[in-house]
Amino acid sequence: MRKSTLLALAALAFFSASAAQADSVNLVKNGDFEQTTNGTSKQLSQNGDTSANRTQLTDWSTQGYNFVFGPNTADTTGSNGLTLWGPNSYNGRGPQNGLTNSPTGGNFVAADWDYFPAPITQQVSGLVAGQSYTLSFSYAAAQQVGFTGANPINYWDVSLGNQSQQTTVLSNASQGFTGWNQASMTFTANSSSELLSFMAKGGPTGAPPFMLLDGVSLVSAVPEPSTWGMLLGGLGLLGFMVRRRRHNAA
Ligand SMILES: [Ca+2]
Repeated sequence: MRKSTLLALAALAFFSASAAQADSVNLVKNGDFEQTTNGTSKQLSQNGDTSANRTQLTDWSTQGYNFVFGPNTADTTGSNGLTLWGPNSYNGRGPQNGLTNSPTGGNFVAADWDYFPAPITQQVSGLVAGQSYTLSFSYAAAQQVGFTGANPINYWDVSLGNQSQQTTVLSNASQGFTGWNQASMTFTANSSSELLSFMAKGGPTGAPPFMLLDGVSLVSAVPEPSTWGMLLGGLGLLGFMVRRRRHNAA
């Protein structure tokens, strides 16, 4: 067998493993917030309130002054009458602050860290104790229309079970929008089922802020057992061919 063929096989084994890892299952359900009941862009259920004027975010629980915005609605029709500063606020007379839909599109969540703040949570199952997981999501900071004042500190306090991590702190100008950022955190599971929690934090108070969130994904940080199988299978095939090549050469 030619060396080039062996190299091609090695590359195939490597990329098969990489592809399988990239395809790892997202253990967070409805991480893009596209599945809702009782309306798509209303205020989220507060304190378990399931009354007619509250939207339920499928697979998530919300308690605070939290909202879900449909695409292109944050600075237009808003959510339950609440809107964010953006180019379309006040019929196109809003600040040119660059407010956009999230990188993954569709609905996104907005949480106020100043007014009745409370987390957005989901019980995640299918974890393996002791295994590392990569949590990734898109986030930004914005401000409620009708209010002014800079918010120099805005971040998400994120926890999985009893472990907590914080995103990079975003500083938002009065009537501003920070642009979307990408977070990547590594957590180690302690049991097969743990609570994933996003709590908006910031300061100082008095300038109504919102933390935005979308595209939440939690995947295994190490290759799945099946991936190792593919990788080892590929290496075994290589070894067999190398041996056969030597045998033929002899
Ligand atoms: Ca989305």
